[in-house]
Amino acid sequence: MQTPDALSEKFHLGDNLRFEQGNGGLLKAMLRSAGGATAEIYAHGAHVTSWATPSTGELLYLSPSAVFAPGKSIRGGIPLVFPQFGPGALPSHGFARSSVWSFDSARKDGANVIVSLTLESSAETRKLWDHEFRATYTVTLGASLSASLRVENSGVTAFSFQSALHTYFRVGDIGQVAVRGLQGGLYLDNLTGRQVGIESTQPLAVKSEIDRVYLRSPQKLEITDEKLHRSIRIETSGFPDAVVWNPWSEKEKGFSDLPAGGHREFICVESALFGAPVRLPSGESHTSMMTAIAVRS
Ligand code: TA6
Repeated sequence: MQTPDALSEKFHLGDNLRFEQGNGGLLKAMLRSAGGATAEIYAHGAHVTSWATPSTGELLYLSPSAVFAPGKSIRGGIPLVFPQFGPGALPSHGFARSSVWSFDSARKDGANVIVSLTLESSAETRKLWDHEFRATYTVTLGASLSASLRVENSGVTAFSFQSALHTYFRVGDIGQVAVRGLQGGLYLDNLTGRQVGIESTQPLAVKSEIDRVYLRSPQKLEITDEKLHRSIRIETSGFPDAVVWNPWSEKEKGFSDLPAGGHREFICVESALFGAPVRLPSGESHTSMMTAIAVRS
């Protein structure tokens, strides 16, 4: 069991990386880059719960009603979805986001702070998903925030998986937000039983519940936030699909870990590997990465 003191001693990066017991007594890392950007990552789910820069402030939405407890997923931040996206044979969005990861490495590289966490298959994961794997999640904080997920098949039989970074981007008001880069994209609409649609609007504005999986979406998207006068540019590799989700006011009521009106304060623009699950032979690995950069507009 990793402890804040042992980790601070092991990685000794001073104020650039500290550890403490956070919400629910769960272990968390606090990163600070040379440029003053900050981020927080919980061992629970390798969950990034905060990312802020001096010029923009907090960029992730974390529900004030979020539950920080073993076996639960944290509402907000960047839930790490693996090995399944959405409902299916496993618990929805897989078990990675409710598993305890290990802080594995940490270093400074110029102005960046880079922290990696690992999750390895165990008797517990094999009960749900009978494959041997090693997942490494690397978060790089500097002028931008990067998160990369490397999945290695450490077993002798091939397996297939899906994954996603289910990011809750904080917004001033969902009614004053636009998403650029999806125009012309083919999407599956989860509100109509995954009927196929073509995105006809540019930019995409969200005026009601939305739950769309854009297949083979462009790898560069931008969220503009009129109220907070900022934009967030998202670039991905190895996440061929994108998901846009907001529960709106009615569906929000079904989430005990979302406050009334919480939907106004976030938009999920998710980097996903959904439509074409990766088939990984024994000994092979696959890496997906998302980089987000925030600018004042
Ligand atoms: O990514 C969109 C979605 O799959 C929605 O359908 C909704 O279920 C959302 O994720 C939240 O899922 P969660 O399991 O985190 O409550």
